Amino acid sequence: LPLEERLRRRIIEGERNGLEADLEEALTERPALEIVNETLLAGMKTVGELFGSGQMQLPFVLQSAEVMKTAVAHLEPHMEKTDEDGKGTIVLATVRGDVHDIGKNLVDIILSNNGYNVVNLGIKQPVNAILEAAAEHRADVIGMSGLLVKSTVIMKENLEELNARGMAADYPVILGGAALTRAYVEQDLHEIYDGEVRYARDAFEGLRLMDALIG
Ligand code: B1M
Repeated sequence: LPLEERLRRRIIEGERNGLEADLEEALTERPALEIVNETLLAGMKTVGELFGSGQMQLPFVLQSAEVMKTAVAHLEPHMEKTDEDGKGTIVLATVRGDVHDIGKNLVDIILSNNGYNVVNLGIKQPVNAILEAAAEHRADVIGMSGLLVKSTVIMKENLEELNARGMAADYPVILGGAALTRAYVEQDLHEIYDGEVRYARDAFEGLRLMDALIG
């Protein structure tokens, strides 16, 4: 199989053996981020489709996620970094009840590599923990990730909590994750939130938004 197809299949099949060697070979041909975006994410997309249509069981999805994480960790040192530093702070979390963190962690990598200070709280974060961390770290922005449909509701509740505490004006919010739509965030949530709320389709849009909001 051609290298790219081999890598994609490693993600789909959750096959770790030989992963590093393939990644090293890919690095001689393409930049690390391109490998993530064009090859590895395509593999995860297929995993989602297979799982969604009942052709793949959850333990195998987990294995694919582990291979994905290993691959990203291997590629991370090869990613471009700017010399800029201290451009601002974002508190980043996967919302309450949601364990999906591959996308959030990619956002962390992209923002960190581009001069932002990222306080990554992890998964299943209740709103209290997010707001406390934002205050403690004097965050410029709050970033919330979630992939489940129910997470989109929780994000709305979290924004309402920021409103209720009078914190909305202080914290622009960036939301991302596969279950969201631009319209839901930029129309529905925009209407209820007393501060700025923006949608990031991917990690790069997250970076552009950070630059626009506080750059
Ligand atoms: Co889950 N899962 N999962 N899963 N899983 C989805 C999300 C699902 C769509 C699969 C499907 O049915 N086709 C479905 C959700 C359905 C729904 O809600 N309507 C689903 C389900 C149902 C579940 C469980 C409920 C299954 C079960 O237990 N029966 C369970 C939920 C557990 C829970 O959260 N409480 C579950 C569990 C898991 C695993 C643990 C096995 C594993 C996660 C491992 C991990 O993350 N550590 C997993 C995986 C891997 C997936 C799929 C297959 C892949 C997700 C992924 O990592 N994609 C997923 C299918 C899909 O998304 N279509 C699926 C790659 C990642 C890079 O993309 O996170 O979207 P993503 O991030 C993107 C953008 O969205 C954006 O940038 C990234 C790219 O640059 N982005 C941001 C994300 N966050 C951002 C934040 C930002 C900015 C941009 O700023 C703040």
